[in-house]
Amino acid sequence: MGTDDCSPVLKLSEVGGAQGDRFKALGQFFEKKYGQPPEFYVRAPGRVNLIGEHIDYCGYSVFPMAVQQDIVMAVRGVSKPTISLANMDPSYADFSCSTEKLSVERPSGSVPWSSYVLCGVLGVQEHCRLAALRGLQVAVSGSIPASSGLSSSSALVCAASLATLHANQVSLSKSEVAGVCAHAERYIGTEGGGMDQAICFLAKKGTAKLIEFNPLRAHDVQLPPGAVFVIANSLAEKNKAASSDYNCRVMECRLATQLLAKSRGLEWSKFRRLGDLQKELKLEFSEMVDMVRTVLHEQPYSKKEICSELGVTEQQLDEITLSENTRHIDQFLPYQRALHVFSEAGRVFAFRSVCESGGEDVLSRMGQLMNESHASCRDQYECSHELLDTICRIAEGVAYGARLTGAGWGGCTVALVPGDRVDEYISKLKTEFYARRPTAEGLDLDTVVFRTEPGDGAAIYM
Ligand code: ADP
Ligand code: NG1
Ligand code: MG
Repeated sequence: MGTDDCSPVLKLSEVGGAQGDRFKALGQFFEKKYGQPPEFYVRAPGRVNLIGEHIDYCGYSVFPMAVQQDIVMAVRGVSKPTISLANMDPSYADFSCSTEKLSVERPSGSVPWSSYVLCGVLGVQEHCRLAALRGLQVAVSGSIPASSGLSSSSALVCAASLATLHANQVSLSKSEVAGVCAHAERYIGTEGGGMDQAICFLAKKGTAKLIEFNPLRAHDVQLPPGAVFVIANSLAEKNKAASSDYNCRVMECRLATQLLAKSRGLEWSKFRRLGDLQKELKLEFSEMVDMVRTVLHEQPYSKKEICSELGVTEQQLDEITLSENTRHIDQFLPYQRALHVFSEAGRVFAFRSVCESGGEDVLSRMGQLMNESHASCRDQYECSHELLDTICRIAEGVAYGARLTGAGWGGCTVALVPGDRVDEYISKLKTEFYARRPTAEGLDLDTVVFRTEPGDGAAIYM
């Protein structure tokens, strides 16, 4: 088995401490549910994106690392052609379906958790052309706060894909299975870019990763000594599949791409991502920004105006460009969204160079880039939330910088904090933020605001 194999098999007996207890409890839960012990376990981590938000689906590189929080699945392959799911969290109901003609249910407004699991199963089945899928009994234990920007959804999809691969005795490379999962999670309806699934498989303990797309590549980036990242959850949840907000941003970037391509006399319908257009035009970020400022206007575009600029009917635009859940939208801001994307894509490379440059002010320069990223997400991309802005403001006096992480509209922030001020930052948030939030009452605050270190990627345990 090569080092790039997506399913390293690790020893269950070496999982110790609280994590070991969790595996044991999950095994017992499984046995009680299905009457026999699991054959193997799968662990898939969540992630925190340090910088590079809402640019993966435009083809630009991002800068995430895996967190300790994860999805763990206890699994047994069975001959009966049924997939059975149970969850240790009773708010996620049991589910079962036949392995024949799998389909991902996504009723509008609320997507069941089983659909994320089925994305992973179906993705593997289609990619590996498995005509007859083995049945699966699965029990899940999750410690990633859901709908909070730490990628619980992709951890579930990735864990399910690994479980399916292992139970059916197939193996893929890490990059390949990451691509399969990125594609498969789109069955949920969100048109994500692949960052979450990539880091879930490619993460390595002790290092953050610069992830490049097309082709997928991950570069280790050593974080400078003294860099401590602290995650703080705003406790405002945002399920990305339950609204059109996420896809609306993807479409606004696609529309910006097509309007800019048209202005250059290109066959605009062939371009869907700002990154592809930039490659075609061979321009620098600053030149792309100039083009946005001269070609697009700041005022919102109506769908009618976009159609007339592109020379198509609304029905044609729906078919060529828009996703199902964004066809009803009549106001798009391609100017602001494109400006965010080009500046944010530039900040990712700046962040990496600063990280690697050494020097005394490395941490404050990284913090500055994180602050700029947050401001751009808030003002140009409009994907922040007042509680995220509040946390970032509280961070100002203590942290080098802070920003929202993940898709936003709620969820978590990540702050770069001086090593000797981590306790001060956490207790400041406890008194100035959480003590005033009714949603924090009764919660164990150590699971809501905590320091984090780059963790390992997905693995199988036996
Ligand atoms: P994020 O990826 O930022 O956490 P998403 O909105 O993309 O948020 O995905 C959240 C969804 O993932 C939840 O609504 C739920 O369906 C699923 N999910 C997350 N954690 C678990 C878990 N422990 N068990 C079952 N489903 C989960
Ligand atoms: P979260 O918040 O984890 O659901 C989403 C996308 C990423 C990326 C970020 C924003 C999926 C599965 N994940 O993350 O691809 O676009 O938002 O940077 O769609
Ligand atoms: Mg998600």
